[in-house]
Amino acid sequence: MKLGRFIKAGDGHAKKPRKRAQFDLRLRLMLVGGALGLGAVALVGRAVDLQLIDNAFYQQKADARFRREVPIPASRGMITDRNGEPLAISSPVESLWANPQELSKHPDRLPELAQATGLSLDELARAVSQRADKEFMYIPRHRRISPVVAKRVLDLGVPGVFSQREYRRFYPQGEAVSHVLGFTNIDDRGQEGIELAFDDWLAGKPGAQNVIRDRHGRIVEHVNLVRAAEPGKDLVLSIDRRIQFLAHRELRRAIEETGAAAGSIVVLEVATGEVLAMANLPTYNNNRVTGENRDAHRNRAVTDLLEPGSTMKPITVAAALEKGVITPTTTFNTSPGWIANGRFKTSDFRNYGVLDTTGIITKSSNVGSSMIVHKLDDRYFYDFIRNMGYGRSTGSGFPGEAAGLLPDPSRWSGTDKQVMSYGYGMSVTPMQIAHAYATLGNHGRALPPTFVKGNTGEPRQVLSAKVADEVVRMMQTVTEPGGTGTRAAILGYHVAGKSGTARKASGGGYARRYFAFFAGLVPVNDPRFAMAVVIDDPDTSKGGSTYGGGYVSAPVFQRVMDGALRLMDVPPDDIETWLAAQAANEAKLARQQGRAPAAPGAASVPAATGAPR
Ligand code: VPP
Repeated sequence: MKLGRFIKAGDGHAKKPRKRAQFDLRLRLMLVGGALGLGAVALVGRAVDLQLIDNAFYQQKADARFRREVPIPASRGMITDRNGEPLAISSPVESLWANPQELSKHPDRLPELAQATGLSLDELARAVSQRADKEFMYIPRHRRISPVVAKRVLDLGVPGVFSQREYRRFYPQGEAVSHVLGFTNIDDRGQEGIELAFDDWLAGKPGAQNVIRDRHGRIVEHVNLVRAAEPGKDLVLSIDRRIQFLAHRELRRAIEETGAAAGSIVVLEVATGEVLAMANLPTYNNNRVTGENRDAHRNRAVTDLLEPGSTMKPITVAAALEKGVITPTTTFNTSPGWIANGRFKTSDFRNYGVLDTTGIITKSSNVGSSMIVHKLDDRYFYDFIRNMGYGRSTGSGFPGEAAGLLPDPSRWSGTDKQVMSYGYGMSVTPMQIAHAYATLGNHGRALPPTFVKGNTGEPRQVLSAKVADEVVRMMQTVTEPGGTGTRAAILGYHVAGKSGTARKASGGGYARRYFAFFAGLVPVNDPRFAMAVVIDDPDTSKGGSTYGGGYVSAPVFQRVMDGALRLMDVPPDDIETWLAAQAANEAKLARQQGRAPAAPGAASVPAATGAPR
């Protein structure tokens, strides 16, 4: 439409169209201007938007390349013995790592990095190129290293190389306590032993934080803490480091002297079930765990199954006394030293003739045990043994603890009950033997063994206190003249114990190789400690009973128990022999010093002090 036509005409009509035209013109100008203005505003707005808000977005994108959420490792709780002696501690270490993308932009810096880390240039270059598409790699062989070494490398300022704080586990007692403690893996998680059993308690919770790194990969700011690390909790074990050391040392000495293949020792505190010591040989250093010699990692005291042999006899006697079918003075004619059961024969070391119940324990008569068990019905005997802890886990909570084998009576052959009465046809762990003896020593109350100080379980009265105390007194004859365990006698204390020499089952029969046992309780009057010692396969070349439990394991029992009684300030309960020994020592000393022996009253008996229990 030609605008000019209206304007030129000049008539009213034209006037209106002109006004209109102006109006329209103005309108359109405003519209266009407005549109342009809006556009401009939009553009400016977009620019602002880009500059500020999106910038944050692009910045964030940029940051994303440098922003990382890095974990903050939690320090692992310390493990101590019952007196607070450190057994497992975590010390801070550094782990060197690199951002390969960053590092590969500075190939000229690799030689000095290789030199500082002792890596060959091509090994380092290869490692970086293999991860060129990654943002993270550990510098080979530089995990959990000393902060000093890490600092020296970091100070080179090679772009893309950083260090991460971690914790390294350290076991100051090394091989003496390694089976109990176990160890942690490269990620500081428990793998075996107490480290595994209480991993959640010890591990704590790692934290996390966002960090921004500059172009050189150095942390320029800790943007924000996502969550703080929660340190692990400390754990106080029942173990007494001093008794543990003694147990480990004496077990090693016995194995070296007898050429044995292995051994275990368990010391329990009777009143609480706490494990004061648990040692095995062969052992290993849990500060340097290697893949080989897995055999040495086994905590045999809770994993190895063996026939308990004659250490079973006090349990058989207890069952019969509890049932009331015998008394301590009931007599048995064990002549001629063997007893037939079908084609099977149970034999004694020699013909002990007539023995009373106590004598069967004193002399360790297999025949006597067989005669006793025939007075019990199968199910009762089976239930009694199970109540003493055989055929089931002791509940100590130790990872991998074995329950042992106790065949149900429904599967017994004609001779099973007979041979079980003196410890064959069933299998137990050294821990179960110590636990059964602790139950006898605890006046018939069974307590689950525990590795945590103060964590005493609920006692279960599994046999009467009267019978339990009677059997403990019977076992005292074993360590007195005429008994099979006189080498376990301890000056100043009455010792209750039982020796055992069991041929090792092999290929359906029994080899001429042995387990040598000694298990017992001290002091007889209100026993404080129970202990089981097992020596596996002592050398028999010296013949005689030089490989018997009374000869090989009883001395270990004696030395460790003597030490434990002293360390825990247990007052002597056999004052007569204690004073006699003091007088004898004093007389000898006086003779050596050429003086008159001091009056006997002078030797004071150590009274119980408030020593740590
Ligand atoms: S008595 O007390 O330790 O010096 O009888 O392995 O008997 O029937 N040990 N040990 N028996 N088996 N089957 C003896 C002793 C002596 C006794 C004990 C204190 C004088 C000692 C044994 C043991 C034995 C045995 C036999 C040891 C094997 C399995 C049986 C021969 C040494 C038996 C079949 C030589 C089920 O421990």
